[in-house]
Amino acid sequence: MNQKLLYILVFILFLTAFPLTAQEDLIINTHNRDHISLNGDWHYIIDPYENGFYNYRYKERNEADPEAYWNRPVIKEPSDRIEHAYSDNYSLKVPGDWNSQDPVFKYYEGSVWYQREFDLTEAQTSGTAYMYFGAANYEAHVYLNGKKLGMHKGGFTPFNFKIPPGLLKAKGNFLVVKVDNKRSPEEIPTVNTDWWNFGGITRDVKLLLLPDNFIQQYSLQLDPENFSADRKNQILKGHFKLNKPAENSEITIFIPELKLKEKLSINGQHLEYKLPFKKPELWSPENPKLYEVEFIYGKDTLRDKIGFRDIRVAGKDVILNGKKIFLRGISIHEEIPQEVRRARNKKDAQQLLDWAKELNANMVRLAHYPHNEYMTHTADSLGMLVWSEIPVYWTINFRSEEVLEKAKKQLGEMIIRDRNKASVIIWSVGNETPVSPHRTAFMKSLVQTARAMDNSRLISAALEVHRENGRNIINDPLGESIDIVSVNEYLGWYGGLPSAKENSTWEVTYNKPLFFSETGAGAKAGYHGDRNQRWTEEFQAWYFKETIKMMKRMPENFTGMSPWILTDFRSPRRNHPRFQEGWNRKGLIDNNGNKKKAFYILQEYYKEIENRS
Ligand code: GCB
Repeated sequence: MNQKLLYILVFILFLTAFPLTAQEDLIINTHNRDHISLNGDWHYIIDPYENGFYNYRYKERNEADPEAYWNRPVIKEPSDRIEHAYSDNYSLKVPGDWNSQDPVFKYYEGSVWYQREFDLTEAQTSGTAYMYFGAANYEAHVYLNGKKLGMHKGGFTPFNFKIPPGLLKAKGNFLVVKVDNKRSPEEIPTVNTDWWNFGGITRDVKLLLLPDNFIQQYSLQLDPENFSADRKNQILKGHFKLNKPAENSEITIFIPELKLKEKLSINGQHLEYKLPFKKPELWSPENPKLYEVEFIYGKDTLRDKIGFRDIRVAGKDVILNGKKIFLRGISIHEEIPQEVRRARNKKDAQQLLDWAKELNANMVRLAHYPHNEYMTHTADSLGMLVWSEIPVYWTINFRSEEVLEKAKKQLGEMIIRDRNKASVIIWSVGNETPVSPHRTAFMKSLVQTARAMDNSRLISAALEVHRENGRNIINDPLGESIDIVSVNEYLGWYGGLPSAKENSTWEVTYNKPLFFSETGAGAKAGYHGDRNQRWTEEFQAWYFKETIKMMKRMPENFTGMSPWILTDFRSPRRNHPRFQEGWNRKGLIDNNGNKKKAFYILQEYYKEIENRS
C-alpha cells in the first residue's frame, strides 16, 4: 500500500474511533422536542489513572475489552476476574457538579465514569434518536451499549450524538459517560482561572426522539439592516438548517398572535429568508414580550417563544429599539453559593435573576462562560438583558491554531444555542486577555466569527485598563474591533484605596460606548469596622459609593456597568483563612444569602437612575 493511502486510511480509522462532534450537528430548542429525560441518579467510578480507558500499556482499550468501563461487566463463572462494577452505593445526581455531592470530590480533577441504564418501548427504539447533553465539564466520551457515540470538549456548551440505527433496545440500555475535568494549557479555559473547576455532567441529559427529517437549527429575529424605530413595518430575518437535505419541501412559519403564516419552500439543507413583519410589539426590559412561534416541517412541529428587538450602538451610546439605554448590570457566576454548587435548573436561574431584579438591574453579565439555558430562558421572560461569554480567560495559548479552533467551537455552540433569545444582547469573546500581537489576532478572529454568525447583537470582550502616571488609559488594540469597549476596573481595590477614584479620569482611544464589565471589592459579610479596614462591609460600601460618584461625575462617559459580583463564589485562589476560606468575597450577597451593605448602595443608585437613558 502506498504511504499516502495508508495515511488516509489511518485518518478515516481515527475519525471513526473519535467521531468529533461539530457545532453544525447541534440540535437546538431541545426542551420543546420529544425526549426522555436521563436526569437522575447515575452510578460512578472515580478513575484518576484512566484505567477504564487505557490498558496497562497505556493504549486505548478495544471497544469490546471486558475491562473497558464502557462495557457491562459480565461474570459468567465464579472464577472470572473483573476489577470494576457500577453499584448503587456509588451514585451521583445528574445534572450536578460532582464536587458538591460528596466530600471525596471536593478538590478532585480527573476522570469519573458515569453509568446508568434505561428502558424504552419497542416503538421508541426504531426512530431517529440523539443523545443530548446540556454540558459536561470538560471532556466527555459517550458510550451506549458498548459503542462509542462520540467525544466533546468544552465544559459549558451543549452537544449531541446521533445514535446509530439498531443500537437502542427496549430493555437495559447501558449508557456510560467518561467525564474528565483536568485543566490543561491547551484548552479553554486554561490552567489558571479565578473560579472553581466544578466537574461532572453539570446540565440536563436527554434522549431526543425525532422524526427522520427535522429542523435542527433555526434563527428568527428582526433584520438589523432594515430596522427603524418609528417604522411599524419591520423585516423578519431567519434561517433554517435541516438534519438532512430536502427536495421540494416546505416549512411553515406560524405566529398565531399576529396571524402570520408563511410557507417557504426548501431544497437542500439550508434556507435563509426574509419576511415583512407588521407591527410587532418589541421585546424590552419593561415589556418582555414573547411571541409563540411554530415551525412546521413534515412531521416536525417545533414551538418556541421568541422576542423581537433591535440592539445597536451609535457613537458612544447603546441603543435598544431606537432608544438610548443605560445598562444597570451585575456580573454573575453560575453558582448557588448557599449550596456551594453549580446552578443547574429553572429554580436556580429564578433565584439568581430575582436577586438581580431586586438590585434594580436591567442587565446581567453571565461570567465567564456560557451559563445553562435556564438562565437565558428566564432572562427572556423577565426582561433581563444578557451578556454571554466564552471562557477565553487570561493566558490562553494564543499562538496555537488548535486552541483558536477550540475557542471558535465554543463560541459557535453558545451562539447557536441562544441566538433566538431576545435577552442576549452581547456576545463576549473573552476576559482580561494580555495584549500582544498573537493575542489580538486570535481575539479579532473570534470577533469576526461571532459577527459572521450573528449580526443582530453587539460583540465585546472585557479588557484591562492601562495605568500610567495616575492616568487610566483604555487603548487595547482589540477595542478597534468590538462594539462596546468594556473594561474591568478595580481602582481602589487592586491599587490604592477607594478614594483613588475621586479624581480619576478615563482616556479612551475609541469613540465607542464605554462599559465597566467589572468593578468591586471584597468583604466578609458580618465583619464590620472602619471603612479603611479591608474586608469590612464598610470598606466595600465605600468602594461602591466612590464608584457611583465617579459614574455621576462623568455621565457622558459611561453606558453602564456590571459590578463584580452578585454573590460570593468559590475560588481556589482565595486562601485567606479568616476572610476568604476558598471564597472570592466580592459578592454583594454572601454564601448564606445575606446581603452586604454594598448591595443596598448599588440598589439605591440603580433605582435613582432607573429612568435614565
Ligand atoms: C477580574 C476577573 C475576575 C476575578 C476578579 C477578582 O478582573 O475578571 O474573574 O474574579 O477580577 O475578583 O479579582
